Amino acid sequence: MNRLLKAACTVTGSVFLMSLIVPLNALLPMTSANAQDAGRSPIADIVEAWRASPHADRSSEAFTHWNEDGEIPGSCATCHSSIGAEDYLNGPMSTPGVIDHPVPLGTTVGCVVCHQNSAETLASVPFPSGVAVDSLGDGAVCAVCHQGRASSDRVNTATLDIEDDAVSADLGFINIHYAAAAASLMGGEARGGYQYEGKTYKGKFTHVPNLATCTDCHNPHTLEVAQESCSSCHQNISQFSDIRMSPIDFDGDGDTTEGIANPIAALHERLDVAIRAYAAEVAGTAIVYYSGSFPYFFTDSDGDGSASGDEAIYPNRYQTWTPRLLRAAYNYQAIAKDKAIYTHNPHYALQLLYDSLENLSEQVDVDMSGLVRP
Ligand code: HEC
Ligand code: HEC
Ligand code: HEC
Ligand code: HEC
Ligand code: HEC
Ligand SMILES: [Ca+2]
Ligand SMILES: [Ca+2]
Ligand SMILES: [Ca+2]
Repeated sequence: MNRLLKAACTVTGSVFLMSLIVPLNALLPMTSANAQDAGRSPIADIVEAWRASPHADRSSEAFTHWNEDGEIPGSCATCHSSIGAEDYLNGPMSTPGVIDHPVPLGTTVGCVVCHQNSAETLASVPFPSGVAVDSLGDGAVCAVCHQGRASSDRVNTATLDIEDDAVSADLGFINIHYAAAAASLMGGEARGGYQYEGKTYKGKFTHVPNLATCTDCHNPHTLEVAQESCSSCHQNISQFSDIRMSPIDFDGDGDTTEGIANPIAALHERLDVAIRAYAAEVAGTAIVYYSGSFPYFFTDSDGDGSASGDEAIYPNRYQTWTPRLLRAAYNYQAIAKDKAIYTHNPHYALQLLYDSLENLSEQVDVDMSGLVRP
């Protein structure tokens, strides 16, 4: 840690622990050697960048969800508060993402989360599969929270000893959770997606040496990715999702120049169709997905293929799960909830989608025409 940062953290760390009682900016000029001559210190710029970022958005659902409960439970606090993250990082990390006590409301992802010693020296991060990953560099702390909450292993445990196509009341939807970018990035190594038996999966998306970890691509404070850092190699892109290197036509439409995000979206759409066909024809109850409502898969009572307001409610959650349906639905959600999986690990995403489609095609008509597995 550089000297500047050390000074900043001594101050900001304690401020954040006291839940921002003192406005941070008032303290900052004192912490920076060149504050007087530059007018603005580098740290003031960092604070401003962080403040405008989602990590500091106090009004976000991610930090206010528990307001009515009065505290954040230990199963959520690691990733949804500075205090919980600190306790986790300084504890045994024996259950991935979980601490054994609730924490107070009111913090976000503050400076202290990433700049305490246990975060800066964090070498190995346990994932929900139980696998510990040690190749994340400066991005290790990011992976603590962006690792999701489930894995292949949990789906396998839940479906153990149940026939692939048997409806079981013991099954419920298993949710990877939001923005599990680190699980995507690590691919088959972390087993964040549902990996079918007998298949091999792409591991970490190693990309190029200087752009291989979270903070190589993301500014750790704004959280943004600068498109200029891509355009030297990926020319003529107007958005990240235009990036294309793979020469194979994965979605079989004859176009190999479309951004790699395009075939991922195309297979994802086909998976939605296949899941609905299987649910109706094999599980015996129509299903519908709605991304904005927990637990995401509902009974499509009127069978029209879309989720109306009175369908997308918890009491109407889908309850006719078979192991085969659960595996495919798990992967559907894993792709849906990492909006940038096309850059975090595009080929892993395509493999998960392809295998889910192929597996459903053992029972119902699935359009596999032209599809190529990476
Ligand atoms: C391993 C880390 C982790 C754990 C544990 C965790 N979450 Fe999250 N959660 C996240 C991340 C990361 C996001 C932010 C996604 C994004 O970028 O918007 C999120 C987002 C959310 C959101 C906001 C979704 C939205 O609509 O914007 C809710 C609500 C939420 N989590 C609830 C929970 C609950 C309830 C628990 C405990 C039962 C929990 N989370 C545990 C990592 C976690
Ligand atoms: C989500 C994690 C995270 C949060 C939150 C965070 N930082 Fe950082 N910060 C980093 C990482 C990663 C680096 C890069 C470390 C490196 O390159 O050695 C960094 C670098 C820095 C640096 C050194 C900058 C440089 O150019 O050398 C300073 C100073 C700093 N952070 C201050 C802060 C302050 C103040 C806050 C709160 C307002 C904050 N950080 C919040 C992760 C974070
Ligand atoms: C303590 C948990 C935690 C850590 C550590 C953490 N994040 Fe986050 N991150 C979150 C939560 C929670 C959100 C959602 C915030 C919101 O909704 O405002 C989020 C949001 C984001 C977003 C915006 C996502 C969106 O939907 O637009 C990005 C990008 C991001 N984080 C990247 C990173 C990177 C890169 C690091 C490491 C430098 C990191 N995060 C470290 C919990 C964390
Ligand atoms: C090769 C560069 C690259 C790497 C490495 C990378 N990201 Fe990203 N990430 C991106 C791009 C590009 C976007 C899309 C940004 C946009 O649309 O503005 C993105 C989007 C995100 C988002 C928001 C989308 C979502 O909902 O998932 C989060 C959160 C995120 N990244 C976290 C991470 C974390 C954590 C890591 C490390 C485990 C990581 N990223 C590694 C390039 C990268
Ligand atoms: C130094 C050159 C270079 C830079 C800079 C670069 N990339 Fe790449 N990128 C590559 C190469 C080479 C591949 C092919 C890697 C492979 O297939 O393993 C690739 C592949 C990709 C892919 C997968 C494309 C496909 O069709 O499979 C994505 C997405 C991507 N890069 C995103 C980014 C983003 C986002 C940035 C900027 C943050 C970036 N790249 C910067 C060289 C670069
Ligand atoms: Ca194509
Ligand atoms: Ca296409
Ligand atoms: Ca309907």
